[in-house]
This record gives sequence, structure tokens and C-alpha cells, in this order.
Amino acid sequence: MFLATGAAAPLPAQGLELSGQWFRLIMPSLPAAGYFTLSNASSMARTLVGAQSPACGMLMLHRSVSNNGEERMVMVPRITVPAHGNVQFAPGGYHLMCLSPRPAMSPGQSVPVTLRFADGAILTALFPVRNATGK
Ligand SMILES: [Cu+2]
Repeated sequence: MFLATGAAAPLPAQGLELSGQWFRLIMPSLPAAGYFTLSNASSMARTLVGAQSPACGMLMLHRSVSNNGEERMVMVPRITVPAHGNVQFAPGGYHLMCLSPRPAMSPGQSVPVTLRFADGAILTALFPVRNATGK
């Protein structure tokens, strides 16, 4: 059991790990989508509550949902990663949505993303940027 000590320093994201991360940039004038797998090796469920990147005007948690064959995206305020489990961010499901991509969001480059968790933990990783065909 963790007790808050009053210090505002972020907790290390112990047990949390990102893998397979990348952004898909279709056109610089369109939002870019971020995909990855988020694993939780700890014995407590962990809840993702936000994301940010200097390469994006705004970075949001999104989910694609299909309604009678029609696909649309909704904002997601929080995503829980079960203990000893993982959550996939992949086309057709959860993804990061980078609004107003900045010039750093360019195929062949990598951009940093910071994920924020409900318990105060933060996790930062570099996301390679690929083009519409995934290259
Ligand atoms: Cu989206």
C-alpha cells in the first residue's frame, strides 16, 4: 500500500511498459494516430488518464467504435490496464489522437509521448513516426 507523502513529484511507472509504439501520419494537416501495447506487470490495476507530446497541439485518448457498420471515434477519459495484463492500442480500437501535429511529427522521426496514470505515475517513450502505409 502506497501512502501519499505530500510531495508532488511523479511516481515512477513501476511495472508499466510500452511496446510496439508508433504514430501514423497520413497528412500533416490531419490528426495523427498513435498505437502501442501497454503492459502492467504489477499486482494492481493501473489507470491511464491522459497523454501529452510536444509534437502535438493536443493529445487525446480515443476509441474507434462501430455502430451498424459505421465507424466513429469517441474520447475516453480513462483506460484501466488490469493487473498482470495489457491493453492494445490498435487501428479500430483504442488510440492516441494527436491534434495539430507539429513539424517534428514527420515520417522517419521519433517523437516523445508522456502517459499519465491515476496514481500519479508517468511513463515517457519515443514513438517512431510512419506514413499512411505504415512505413
Ligand atoms: Cu481518434
